[in-house]
Amino acid sequence: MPERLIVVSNRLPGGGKPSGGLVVALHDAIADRGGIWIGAHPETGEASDTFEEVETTPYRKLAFRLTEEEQENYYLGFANSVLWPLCHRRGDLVDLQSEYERDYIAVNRRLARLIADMVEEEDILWIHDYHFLPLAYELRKLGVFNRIGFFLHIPFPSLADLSVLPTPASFAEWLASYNLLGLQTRRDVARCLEMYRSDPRAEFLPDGTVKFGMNVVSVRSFPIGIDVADFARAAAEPAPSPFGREEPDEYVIGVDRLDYSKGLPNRFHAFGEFLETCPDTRRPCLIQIAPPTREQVKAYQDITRELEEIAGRLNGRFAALDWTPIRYIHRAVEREELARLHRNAKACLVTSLADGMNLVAKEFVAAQDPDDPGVLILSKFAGAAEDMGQALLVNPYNTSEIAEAIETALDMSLEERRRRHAACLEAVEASDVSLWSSHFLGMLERCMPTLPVRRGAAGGGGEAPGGTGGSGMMADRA
Ligand code: GDG
Repeated sequence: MPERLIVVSNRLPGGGKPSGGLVVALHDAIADRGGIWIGAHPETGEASDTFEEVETTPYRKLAFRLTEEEQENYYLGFANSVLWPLCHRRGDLVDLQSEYERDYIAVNRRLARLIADMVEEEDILWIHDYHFLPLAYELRKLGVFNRIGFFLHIPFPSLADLSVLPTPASFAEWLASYNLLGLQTRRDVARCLEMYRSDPRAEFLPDGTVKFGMNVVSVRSFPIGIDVADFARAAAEPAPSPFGREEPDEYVIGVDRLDYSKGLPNRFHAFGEFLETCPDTRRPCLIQIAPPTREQVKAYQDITRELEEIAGRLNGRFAALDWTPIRYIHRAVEREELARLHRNAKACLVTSLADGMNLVAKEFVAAQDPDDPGVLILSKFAGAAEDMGQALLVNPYNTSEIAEAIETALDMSLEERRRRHAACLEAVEASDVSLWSSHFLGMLERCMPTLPVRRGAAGGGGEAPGGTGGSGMMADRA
């Protein structure tokens, strides 16, 4: 294959053998065809006109530095205090500061310049996630007409959510600069198309693609998955019990970055409701792994405090000298250990209020012993629910419903557990992460670039070639 693959993601993967489904899939895709992985340097510093070479084998990894101020405004600000809450239906947490959007655009513009300086005609680019929505728009302005794909890992916002943005119209214009826009679920695709349907600058072509000025974007769902075989292998690896003398009789597991979108307070409350109705002879535990994340953002400090309070209250109320019902671990656990914890759990709780996909749900299913599997309790608002109708689907806002689902899961017959697990496993295998990346890249390769490659036409500033400002748009639609 002559073309290189250039991947852009917020963080670069660490050195050494890659682990974790997404990283492995992208690593394999770049290693197979040759290419470059670009991401933000973990440390802030001086903004530079060149990339820093982080690694050269088996492919190049290039980092760009954020200044301290950009880290505040672009990363913690616009990306994580505007776009993240907005896409997770938490308009109440959106923090609108003009410098956030200014620096978000400035960082994407600088990154576009760095990429434009090194991109070759045949390269294809795959940009990941909400940190880089305007990147293709900025690249087009610099005369980069390569095929560019984008994958949004989080939910696509509704029209009402979008109206919270200072300039909602930019969203549609930025995304239209990609050739292929990949979303997690069919529901996300429907929301995106609704956005274009309501935008007078957009036109639907007979093949379902969206024409926006000179650009044509194809919007498709590519439900992301995990490396199923690898996770199953790790889960089945024999190892001494991690509990030592504290082995619980039976336990339900939860694994989430400590994020307000994951519905952790509701989950704890629901577990408390379940404990209320439990006979004294039953001593179930909730093992909750919740490593910290984005701790500089106030909303994350608040949720951490809230969760500690709830766990403390419930344990104070229900614990006995020889039983702690909620074991809340606020740090990361090794992946291998996590896989084994999943395998021995009677049930897994995924109670996200909004979630692009939720890989934990898929990891739990992959980790089970098919002869004696645990039960997945899954929020209907997680993308994973779209193809896993045989999980116990719950409304995460309804704590009584979650409490009932816990009881149902723990009492479920072996036959029903096997039947539900087999159906969920089939869905998990169908979205294996290697298939996910090859489907996305296959489709991106088939996309026609809107304009012929015109290297050297870099101008900087001005409107993107496919832009729709002014009367061009009307002429185009006439
Ligand atoms: C975003 C979207 C979408 C968690 N704690 C530990 C640990 N983890 C691992 C899990 C899982 C991953 O982190 C979390 O993935 P999720 O999909 O659940 O959630 P986000 O981090 O929010 O990811 C999401 C995803 O992107 C992919 O597109 O599904 O909707 O929000 O793999 O196992 N891993 C280890 N220790 C921990 O303590 N080793």
